Amino acid sequence: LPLEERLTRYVVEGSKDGLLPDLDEALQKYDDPLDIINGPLMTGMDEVGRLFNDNQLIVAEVLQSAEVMKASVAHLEPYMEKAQSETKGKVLLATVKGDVHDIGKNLVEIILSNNGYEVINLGIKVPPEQLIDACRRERPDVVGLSGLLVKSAQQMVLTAQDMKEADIDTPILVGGAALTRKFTDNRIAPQYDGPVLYAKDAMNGLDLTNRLRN
Ligand code: B1M
Repeated sequence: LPLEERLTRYVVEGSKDGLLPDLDEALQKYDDPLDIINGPLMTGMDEVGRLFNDNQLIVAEVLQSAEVMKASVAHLEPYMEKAQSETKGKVLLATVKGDVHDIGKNLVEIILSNNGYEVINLGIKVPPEQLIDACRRERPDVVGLSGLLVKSAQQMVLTAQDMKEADIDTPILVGGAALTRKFTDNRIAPQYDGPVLYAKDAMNGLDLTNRLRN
């Protein structure tokens, strides 16, 4: 099989046999390691999502695919471009209450911290109270919320409401598969006093965070 198809297959099959040498080969071929993640590995994850939706995979198998994705990101991370710059600001990151999906959020953490941001990653299933406490303690410049479930989009609305009630207006960056710009603008932003920005992927999240500083 060609390299790209092999990489996609590791994710779909949840198998790590031969993964690292193939990632090394991909590093020779691709200029930017992020293109390996966004390309063949994401193609695999999308296929996993489709198969899971069709009841052709069970949760335990999806978890193995997630392990392959995480191992790949960890292997590629040292090769990603790092900007040598002063600290640009502090970002608080969380997957919202009720949601355990964290691969996208952790990718956002890598991209932001490689580009000069101090990132405080609060982890998964983070309730609004915990975010509010962390905002008061850490005084971040941006709060990043991730969520992949349809109900997580709704949870972001509630989180924004709770943060507003706590008198917080720190800019919020939101992202995740179930979310759209339209939902962000029409449903989340009106519940909040500060800006609420939708990022379609981790790089877009970095661009938006950079723009907030200017
Ligand atoms: Co779940 N899962 N899952 N899952 N899972 C989805 C999301 C689903 C679409 C699959 C499907 O049915 N087709 C579906 C959601 C349905 C819905 O609500 N619409 C689903 C479901 C139903 C579930 C469970 C309910 C299954 C069950 O238990 N019956 C359960 C939920 C548990 C819970 O959260 N309470 C569940 C569990 C799991 C696993 C634990 C097995 C595993 C997660 C492991 C982990 O994360 N540690 C898992 C996985 C792996 C997936 C899929 C297959 C892949 C997600 C992923 O990691 N993608 C997913 C299907 C899919 O998305 N195709 C699916 C790769 C990652 C890099 O992309 O996170 O989208 P993503 O991040 C992107 C962008 O979205 C964006 O940037 C990234 C790219 O650069 N982004 C941000 C994300 N967050 C951002 C934040 C930002 C900026 C950009 O700023 C702050």
